[in-house]
Amino acid sequence: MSTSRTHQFIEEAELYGAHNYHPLPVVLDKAEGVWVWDVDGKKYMDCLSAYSAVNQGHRHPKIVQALKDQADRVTLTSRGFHNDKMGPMLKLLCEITGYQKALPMNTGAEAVETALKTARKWGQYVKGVPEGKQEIVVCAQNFHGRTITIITFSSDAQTKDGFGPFTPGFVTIPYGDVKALERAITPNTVGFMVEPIQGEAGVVVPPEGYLKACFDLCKKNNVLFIADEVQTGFCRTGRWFACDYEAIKPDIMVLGKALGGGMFPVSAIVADDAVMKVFTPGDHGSTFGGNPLGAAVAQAALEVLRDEKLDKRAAELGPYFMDRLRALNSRHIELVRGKGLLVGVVIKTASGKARPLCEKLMGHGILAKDTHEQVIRFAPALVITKEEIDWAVGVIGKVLA
Ligand code: IF1
Repeated sequence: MSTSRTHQFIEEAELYGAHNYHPLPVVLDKAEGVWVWDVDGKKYMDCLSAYSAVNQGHRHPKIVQALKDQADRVTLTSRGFHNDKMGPMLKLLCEITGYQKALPMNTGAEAVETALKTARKWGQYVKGVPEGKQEIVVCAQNFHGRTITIITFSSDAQTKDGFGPFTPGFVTIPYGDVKALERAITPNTVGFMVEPIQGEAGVVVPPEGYLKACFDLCKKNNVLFIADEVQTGFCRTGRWFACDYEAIKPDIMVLGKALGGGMFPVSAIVADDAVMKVFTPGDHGSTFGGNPLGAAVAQAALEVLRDEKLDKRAAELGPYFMDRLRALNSRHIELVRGKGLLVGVVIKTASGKARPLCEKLMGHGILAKDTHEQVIRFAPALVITKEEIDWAVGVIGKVLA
């Protein structure tokens, strides 16, 4: 920590970078698996995993190889031409998710925007909602990204402050409240978008049966059920997708983060033909979406998740991790919640905020990030071992003693 080298890098970033972040004061220059190293060679366990974008572990050799091989052939063609990598990747993505079609983009926010556009167009042309009257229902405390339309329906004042005017057509209801959804649906409702677990809100797990009940309500009212699995997807919660726990198949799934194996931004929406057919050439797209470099990386990223059965690992190690954290019986811990290896430790208000504890954890070799003041999120790469979890629990126990 705080060596002159570290300081130099931080000062440079502060001097030349816009101040839209407040990172922990650590400068990383190397990573492997669940571990990262700072510029002075100090080793840390990465319990953020780039907000679940590195579920496969840092620099997974298979994904690195795919990236290198593809970099030596062709990296970008634009969608003005075909490439030989996008089709196979989308096929695998459709096989894994069980959908007929996928639409590739780059970032999570772009995929969310794509889902919103899909729902609006489907609403107008399939459901028959009058043009410009489409309504989409979302949940309070959501996090879906940073575009102007997406922050329109954020509940966080800072996220929106100064960025208006906003986009009409969104209705916010409390998370976890099926009755509120029932009341919010009108003949003009085209979609309901929800995170199966609210990550940024502090790893908030909804009541059991909530997603299924909302899904059934959407079916009854001809409303598209849109699951934002950007953070919960790709094995993080102990299933391939968090919606699998309630055996529902959303009309649209929004995917990102780990689809790029922690190496390249790759996002997508998946849906069946009945929904995806609303797109015709020229409707939507992006310069980089479906690029061969990203597609090759995503192909390998998916294969690693599948071949290493990382859903099973998260399902087994997540509850183990949470049990051990609870068994610490720390007087600072209000509760431990989560699913699979998406874990939130809620710190008692009497013990102060989560941020200083994250700084203390950093001093002891664990990198974790606070969210919503009182919650520390622990989401290590899914390749973590039981022994590594034991080590982490030992350190967390020491810091929270
Ligand atoms: C930041 C949180 C995580 C997401 C869901 C879409 C997106 C995200 C469910 C947009 C992105 C990020 C972005 C990152 C912080 C982060 C985050 F703390 F805000 F909540 F992961 F936990 N849907 N989440 O979680 O994806 O456009 O960023 O690729 O600093 O904004 P993106």
